[in-house]
Amino acid sequence: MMEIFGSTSSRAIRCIWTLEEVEAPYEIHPIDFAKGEHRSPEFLALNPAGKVPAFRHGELVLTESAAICNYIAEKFPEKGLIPVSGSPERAHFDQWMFFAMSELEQPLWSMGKHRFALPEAQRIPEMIEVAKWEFDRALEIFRIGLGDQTYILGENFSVADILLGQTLFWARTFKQPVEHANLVAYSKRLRERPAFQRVRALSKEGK
Ligand SMILES: N[C@@H](CCC(=O)N[C@@H](CS)C(=O)NCC(=O)O)C(=O)O
Repeated sequence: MMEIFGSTSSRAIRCIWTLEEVEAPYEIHPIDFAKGEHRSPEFLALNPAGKVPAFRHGELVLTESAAICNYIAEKFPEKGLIPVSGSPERAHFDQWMFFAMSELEQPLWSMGKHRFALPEAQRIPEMIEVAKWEFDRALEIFRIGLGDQTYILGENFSVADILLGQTLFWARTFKQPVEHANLVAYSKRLRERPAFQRVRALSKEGK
């Protein structure tokens, strides 16, 4: 059984969404930051960084949301969530996965860090405006890359859409405007997926 540590209110949602897309049996272990569960000895044994998501499958323990999503997708090749290694599609897939993590997410997370996540003494309010500017630039590259395609790789939905899409949803919770018509339509398309609807239901249950 695959086990995911972290809830839908964190980056663990990417892995939970991937698990719902492949329709695998899995178990969620929510980690309550307010209770300090991410700092418990049991959790630190899984992820010494004290961050979620963490993932366990038998003897394998993984951290980093993108790596976990890829592992799950590779286990279910028939679901087509990750292109075959060595193909041009895989090269584009990797490009967008790295873009999601290093270009699109990074400024959003900078906003979060300088608003509430860093210890107060480490926060630099000016960084928020810099991060907004960086996010808008990344969004523009995303807009061009998506163009009028259904998904980032064309007609086939992949884990790259989970990472990119979830980061767009995150922008909305940070009240960061996403107004490009193709990105708005893409977000709507992703939200309507049955697997994502199931994730929303879990979220309403507090998982
Ligand atoms: N790059 C990591 C980031 C993980 C991360 O920062 N997770 C946040 C929650 S979404 C966390 O656990 N923060 C707790 C902390 O930093 O102490 C990933 O994508 O998995």
